[in-house]
Amino acid sequence: MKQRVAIIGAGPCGLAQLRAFQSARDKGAEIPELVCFEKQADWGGMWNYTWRTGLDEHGEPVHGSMYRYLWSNGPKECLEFADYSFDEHFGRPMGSYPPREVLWDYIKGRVEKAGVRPYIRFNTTVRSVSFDAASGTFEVTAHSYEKDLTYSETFDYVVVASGHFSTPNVPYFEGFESFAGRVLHAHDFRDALEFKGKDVLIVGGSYSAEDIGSQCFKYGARTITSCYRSAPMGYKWPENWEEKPLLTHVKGSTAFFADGSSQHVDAIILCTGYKHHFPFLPEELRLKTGNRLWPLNLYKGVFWEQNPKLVYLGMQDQWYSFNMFDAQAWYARDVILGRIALPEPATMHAEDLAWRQEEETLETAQEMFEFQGEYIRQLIEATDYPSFDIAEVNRTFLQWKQDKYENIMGYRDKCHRSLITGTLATAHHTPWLEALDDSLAAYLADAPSTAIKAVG
Ligand code: FAD
Ligand code: NA7
Repeated sequence: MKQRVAIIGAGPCGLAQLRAFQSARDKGAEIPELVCFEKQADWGGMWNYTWRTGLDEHGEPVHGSMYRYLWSNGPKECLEFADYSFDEHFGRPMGSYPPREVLWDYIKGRVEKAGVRPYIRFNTTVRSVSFDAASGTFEVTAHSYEKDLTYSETFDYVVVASGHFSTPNVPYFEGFESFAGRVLHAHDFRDALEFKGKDVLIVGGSYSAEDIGSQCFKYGARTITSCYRSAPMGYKWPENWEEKPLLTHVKGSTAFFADGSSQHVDAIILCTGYKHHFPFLPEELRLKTGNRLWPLNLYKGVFWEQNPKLVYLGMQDQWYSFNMFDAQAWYARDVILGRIALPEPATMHAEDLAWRQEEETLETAQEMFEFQGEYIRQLIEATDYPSFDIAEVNRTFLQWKQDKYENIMGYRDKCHRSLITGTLATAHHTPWLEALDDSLAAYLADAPSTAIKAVG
């Protein structure tokens, strides 16, 4: 009987898995039967924007954490698919930091070309997965919203590609219950215009804090105060943005900080990260980790060591993203196809621990993306995923970091060179700070339109 593979999620990771199998099939391989379950109505995962917050139209937690006006926070040249370039998709050079809709279009372009949409059951959420040791198979129970039907099917492999930036980590600070304004997590942030003219407090010191604060600045917040637990972000912020040590408590509409200072705030946005959350997995199959570069118990960062027929994609903290997901998906595919044999459990675990040990020595950003780059290089070397110049991607990351320290509101105007095609990005027609319309149409237009000026 043909093997069956369940893929949970049709975001960039799930789509990478589908594309990996389709590419093997195109080269003559026999591939297993694939079923990809996707709880949303369309593909692209996080990149498929939703205006909804809280519960979705089916009463399930909303997956999306992306917001309006989100532009790539790293150079597109660092995430470019090695088998499907930006040049191939758009047919012309463009800026290095496109807005969300443009990246979504790019993600979709590859899988539309690959013709893998028929493998996906949309509007279908996976509710549970269990493993039967006697038969060596998984039972996946899913619910189709369209048919209002819960059903179970048997699979030989399960690929968890459900993402890990959807379940918010929401700390409590004294006084929240009587705060005079709105308290929300980054997961529920949608439109920066809501905070125009307001005094905004951002809690957190990582990507969401930096970018949501920047969105609020760009769209006219009166002041921004950001506060950190471990370390300041340390950028040269605009005059109306102050960085402080952590919030201790709030009283009415005043926020108090660890250095004894206080500040009037209208709204508090908790940019305090996300939890790896797999409500559909039983204890013995469930990955438990924080957001870090080397989660434990995953051989090659992918195979659940206690049961390597369970595969996790994209569970690492991400410097690299789309191309890392590809590297993982191609490797997982080759194990499933029997092209790569997995070693004994003890050997897998020893290798896993060695990566973790190295991860724990990393201190600088450069060391971190080089670590992840080396991991990807090793994966790619073992498969037919097209190789690309990882050392140059690392150099692009380094330049990006420097650009941010020079001008946090201007780094997105810089241009980088594709490591796949050699094409140099071209400057966007409008500097990021002035580009208020983030639509694909506005981005791909040759010049800003009057409509663009009218927004905001
Ligand atoms: P996701 O994109 O989250 O996709 C997971 C999919 O699984 C979703 O479609 C979801 O509906 C589905 N799913 C979940 N549970 C179930 C279930 N039980 N049953 C069926 N389907 C299910 N990365 C970058 O490279 N550049 C950026 O600029 C960038 N910006 C980001 C900004 C924000 C606000 C966030 C939150 C993330 C950002 N990322 C960025 C990281 C982003 O998460 C990755 O680029 C990518 O989307 C991860 O892909 P994924 O497939 O692992 O997860
Ligand atoms: P991250 O990168 O996981 O960062 C979470 C941040 O939240 C980090 O600065 C944490 O501080 C901070 N945090 C977590 N818990 C607390 C509490 N209790 N109090 C104060 N601060 C806290 O998540 P992001 O949302 O920024 O980024 C995730 C993805 O979304 C990323 O890929 C982006 O591209 C978009 P710490 O530094 O650990 O002290």
